[in-house]
Amino acid sequence: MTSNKQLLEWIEEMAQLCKPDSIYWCDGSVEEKERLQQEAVDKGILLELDQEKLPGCFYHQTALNDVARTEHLTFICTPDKETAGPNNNWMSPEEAYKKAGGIFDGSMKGRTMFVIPFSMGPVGSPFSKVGVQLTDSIYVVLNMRIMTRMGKAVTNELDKGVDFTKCLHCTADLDVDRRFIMHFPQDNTIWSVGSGYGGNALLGKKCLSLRIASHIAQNEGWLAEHMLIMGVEHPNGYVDYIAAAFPSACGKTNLAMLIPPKGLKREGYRIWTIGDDIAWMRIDSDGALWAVNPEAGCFGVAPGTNSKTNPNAAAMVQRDTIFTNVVLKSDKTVWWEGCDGQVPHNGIDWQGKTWKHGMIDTNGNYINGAHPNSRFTAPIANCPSVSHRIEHHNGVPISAIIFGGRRAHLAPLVYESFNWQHGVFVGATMASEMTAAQSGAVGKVRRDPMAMLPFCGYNMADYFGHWLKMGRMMARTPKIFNVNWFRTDENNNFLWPGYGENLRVLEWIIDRCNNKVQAIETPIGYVPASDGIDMTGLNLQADAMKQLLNINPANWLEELKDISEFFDKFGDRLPKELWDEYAALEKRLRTAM
Ligand code: OXD
Ligand code: MN
Repeated sequence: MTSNKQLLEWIEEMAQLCKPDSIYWCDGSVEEKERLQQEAVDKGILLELDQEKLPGCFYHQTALNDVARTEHLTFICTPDKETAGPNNNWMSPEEAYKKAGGIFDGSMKGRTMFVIPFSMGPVGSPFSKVGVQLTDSIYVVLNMRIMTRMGKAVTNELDKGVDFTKCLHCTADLDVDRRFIMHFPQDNTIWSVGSGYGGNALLGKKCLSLRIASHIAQNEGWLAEHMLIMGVEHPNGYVDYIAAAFPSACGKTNLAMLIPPKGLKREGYRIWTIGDDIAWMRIDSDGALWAVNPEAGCFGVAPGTNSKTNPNAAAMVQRDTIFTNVVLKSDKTVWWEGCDGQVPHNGIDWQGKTWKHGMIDTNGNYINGAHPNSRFTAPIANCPSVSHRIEHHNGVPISAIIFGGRRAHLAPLVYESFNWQHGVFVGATMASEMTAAQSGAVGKVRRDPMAMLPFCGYNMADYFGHWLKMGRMMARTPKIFNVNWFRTDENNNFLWPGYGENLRVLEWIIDRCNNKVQAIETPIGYVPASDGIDMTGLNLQADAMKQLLNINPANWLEELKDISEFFDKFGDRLPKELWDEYAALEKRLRTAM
C-alpha cells in the first residue's frame, strides 16, 4: 500500500466503479511472479511450456477478435477537437468518461483488481515517469512486470508524492463493440476497456510512453518517440548512439539487436541494444540530445524471428518469455512462421485449432499457424547485446536520427537530410506500407510521420512545430537520415539483403556524422557515392546498388501530391517551415527533370 493520498482516493473511486471482489497491490517480487504464474496456469490463462527447454516461459492465446491494436477504437479526449488534431480520433472527455464508464461499471465483479505501480524509465531518473495501472488481468500484470520497472521501488516513489499517470484497464467481456482506448492528457489519465492485447492493454507502452508522454513532452520541452535506440561500437571502442523510427512491424527489433556481418572492411564493430520501440529524448546541459528507453522489455513480433534474422532476439526468448498467439507444439515448445528448427507437422494454432503445416484454405492460401502479429514478451536484460547503459539515468547521447518505412519503389536505400529543418520535413513526410500490427489493409501505403501517426497524443501540426523548436533549442543537432530496406526490383524481389547487412548503411551514416565520408547531393538529400557503402563480401545482383540509390524525380513529384493532400488536412496550423521545405523540394525536383 502507499501513503500517497491522491493515489488511495483514486483507487477507491475506481474500485467503486468497477466493483472488484478484491484489490491486490503488486510488489514486483519473484515470489509474487511465481504465485501469479501458477494462478494463471490454474485458470487456463497461461500454459506452462517445457521448463527444461524454455525455462520461465509461458504460452497465451488471446480472444480471436483481440490480436492487434485497434486504432479506430483509440481516442484522444481533449476539451477541444483541434488539440487532438486530424491525426487522432477525438471524443470529448465528458462523453468518453460516460461511454467507457458505462462499460467499466461493475466490470470487475467476481474478479480481482490488481494495482500495478510502475516506472517508465529507470526509477528516479529525471527522464522517468510513474504510472499506476489497475487491471483485472493476470496476463497484463505478468507482461507489465517484464515491460516496465514495477513494484515496491515505484511505490516508494509514490510515497514521496510524485505525480503519476492514472491507468485504468479492464478486459470486461472482450467485446469489440464495447472496446475503447481513451486518453485524457489534461487529467494524465488513460482508460482502456474490452481488450487484453498488448498495445491496447499494457498501458505503460503506447498509451503512456507515446500518447500521453508526447503531450507531456510538448509542455516540458522533450521528445517522446516511436524509436529504437542502439549503440554502434567502432573498432576503436568509441560508441555512437542512433535513434531510429520505423512503423510497427518494420524491423526495429531486428535493427536494434543487429549482429555485424562478416567481411566488412573495418572489422570489430559491436552493437549494443538500448531499446527496440520507444525513445524519450531530452536536451542535456551540453546542448546535445540524450535518450533513454522507458521500457524494460521487448514486446516483439514473433513471425520471421530466427537465429539468422535476429540471433539476439532468438536467444533472448529462450527464457522468462510470454509467447502470445504462436503455434503450441505437442512437446510444449512453440513455433511460428520463420522460426528456427524443423517445421512441426502439427500443433495448436493461434486460433486454438489443431493445425497441420501446409493446410490451405478454400482459396488455396497457406493457413498460418501463428498469427502474423503474434508476439513474445521478454526482458531486454536477457538480450545478449543489451547495453549496461539501459540503466543510466541520463541516457545516451544521440549522433543520428533515422526515419524509415516500407517503400517498394520510391525511397532510396539511404539519404541524409540537408539540415534539421529539412530532416523534420523528411520525418513528417514518411509513408509506409501497412503491416499486421494494426487492424487494417495490410500493404496499403499510408502516411506515417515519424512512425507516430497512431501514437502522437496531440495535433501533429503542433508536433511538427515542437520538433522544429527542439532543433532551435539544441546547441548540436543530430543529423537526420532516411532509410528504406524494402525496395524491390521489377520482379518484386528485395534488392537489399537487410538484417545484419544493414550495418553497412549505418557505417555510412555514422561516417557522415563524423565527417569522414563524402556524399552526393540530390534533390531529396545526400546519398552515398557509388563506392560509399562498403560492399565487400556481399554478392548483390549487378547494378543493384544503382537501383537502390536511384531517385526518380517524376515519381517524387507524384509523391508530392499525396504529401500536399496530407499537409492540407492540418490547415493553417501546419508550420510554414514545412511548406517552405515542400516548395524547395519541388523546385529541386523540377530542375532535375
Ligand atoms: C508495437 C506496435 O507493438 O508498434 O510496438 O504495434
Ligand atoms: Mn511499436
